[in-house]
Amino acid sequence: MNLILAVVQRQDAGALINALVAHGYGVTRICSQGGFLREGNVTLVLGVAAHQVDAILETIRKHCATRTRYVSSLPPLLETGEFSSPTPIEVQVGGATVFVLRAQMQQL
Ligand code: 2BA
Repeated sequence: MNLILAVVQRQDAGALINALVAHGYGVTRICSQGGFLREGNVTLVLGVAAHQVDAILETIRKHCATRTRYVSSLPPLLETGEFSSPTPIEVQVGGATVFVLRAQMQQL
């Protein structure tokens, strides 16, 4: 059994969940927030058999786009001085950040 944790952008989550459910996978959606941009994103939790992992990664790849975001200032903890950066900073986000872990699943 494997546990997949996939951090995806909110814009991609609905279609991705639809595709995963249509393929018969159990999926849990958790509303989360990125530590750097402090924007809402979505973390999907899936418990799947080892032989299903590659197909799921492919489905995630297909539905998650890379996007460019511009941040006008760095998050407070990363600011070195007293003023914000004057020019927007370009940040690439996504497609998806995926963790695959060995796991045991028990339904009690
Ligand atoms: P955020 O933490 O809000 O990060 C959004 C994007 O900002 C990241 O995209 C990356 O391009 C950039 N970024 C993050 N930390 C940075 C830093 N210290 N300096 C410069 N740029 C930085 P992604 O890498 O695609 O990550 C998208 C989201 O996935 C992240 O949102 C976070 O929620 C999650 N994530 C990424 N790597 C992770 C990790 N190693 N562990 C846990 N969650 C992670």
